[in-house]
Amino acid sequence: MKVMTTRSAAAKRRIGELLTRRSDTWERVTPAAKRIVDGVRKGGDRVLRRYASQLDKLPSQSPLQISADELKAAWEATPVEMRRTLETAAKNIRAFAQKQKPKDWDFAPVPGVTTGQRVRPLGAVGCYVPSGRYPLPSTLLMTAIPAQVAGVPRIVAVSPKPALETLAAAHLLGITEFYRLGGAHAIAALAYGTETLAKVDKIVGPGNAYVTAAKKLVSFDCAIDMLAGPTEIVVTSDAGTPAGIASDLVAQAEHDPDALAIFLTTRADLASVVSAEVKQRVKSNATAREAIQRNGLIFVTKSQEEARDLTNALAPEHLTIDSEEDLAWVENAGSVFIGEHSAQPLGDYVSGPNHTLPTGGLARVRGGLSVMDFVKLITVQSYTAKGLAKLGPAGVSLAKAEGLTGHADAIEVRLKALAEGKNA
Ligand code: HSO
Ligand code: ZN
Repeated sequence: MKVMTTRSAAAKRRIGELLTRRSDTWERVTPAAKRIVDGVRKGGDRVLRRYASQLDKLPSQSPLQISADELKAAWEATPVEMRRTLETAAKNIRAFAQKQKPKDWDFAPVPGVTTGQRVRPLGAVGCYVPSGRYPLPSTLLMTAIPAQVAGVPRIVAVSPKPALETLAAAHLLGITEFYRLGGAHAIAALAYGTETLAKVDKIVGPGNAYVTAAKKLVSFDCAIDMLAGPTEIVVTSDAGTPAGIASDLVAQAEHDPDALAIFLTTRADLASVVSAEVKQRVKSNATAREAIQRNGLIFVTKSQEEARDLTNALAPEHLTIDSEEDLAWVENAGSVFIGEHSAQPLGDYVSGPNHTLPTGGLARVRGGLSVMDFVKLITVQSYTAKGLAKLGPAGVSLAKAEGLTGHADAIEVRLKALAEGKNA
């Protein structure tokens, strides 16, 4: 793993590239994804099945929808230890989502005026569960559980070649609508609906370049959570152990040859030991090795302050820091891991916070998937005569300033009635 001091010209250039990074893999496949999306939108099930057999290698006699019996059978075929593991993860993810759930409230800005919010779930969501390089049952838990906590009545799962554990997880969660579908065609089916699959209001979950391109294409017509690029990890540490730091870097790097793995430290000695440790650890891991070769970097900074500023500028998906106090300087990160014991993959699986996280600098403006992605906050307002008398004139003034006489009239007509003693 390459070690550079931030002073060097090479480091400055590399940092410049990192700060303007954007994943463009989805852009390259957009024309192909568009053909698929348009095909499914116009051709429905017929085209969907064609792509499922062509691209997902789905046998022609195999139904698209996985039956409740099959989900149950998968649960029963899953070793007891794995069932307990899924239950543990699900319990923690659910508890965390419950804490995040926004509440209904009312508030009187002035006497006689009540304003408030009501939290309502989305009607139907589609959870995309990737199973390309690796099948990811944990992603079903991470996407479907917050939707359940939000109270979404219809949750649809799709996955091209779902692993036994993914089907078992669906049974555990009580998900009854699961389709053996992946890629851009799955996204199109969710967004536009077909004869067998009714469309959803929002699609969530990570996927490959085709899935991401398709999400971008359908986002005119169907809400999406975010456009996810390759996974990212930054470790900003002077106190971590070489094994802890290196193993976390390698862990996220193994997701994708385009994954980003960066270690920032003021300690040149730690930098070189971590570099050697990573080299050792990627020997038996081809994807991680490739990712580390392409985008594995160690920067030795002049000061901790420089490391902190750079961390925030990078706005990484995953960030590891040394201590609770460090949290005070973190402004931009998807999910933060504190200290030696907090291995990053624990967050991928069992801690509870979501592992569907913003990449490519999106952490500057949003956090990970949460209950908030599955609800609407409906605002409410209610006036008494007293409230109308109090705020009405200000409303009329603003309406007149904007030249909107109809707006002014709708308020004035009520103020007038009030003055005349009607509706008081
Ligand atoms: N690290 C990935 C999520 C994941 N890891 C799923 C293992 N399974 C993105 O946060
Ligand atoms: Zn992971």
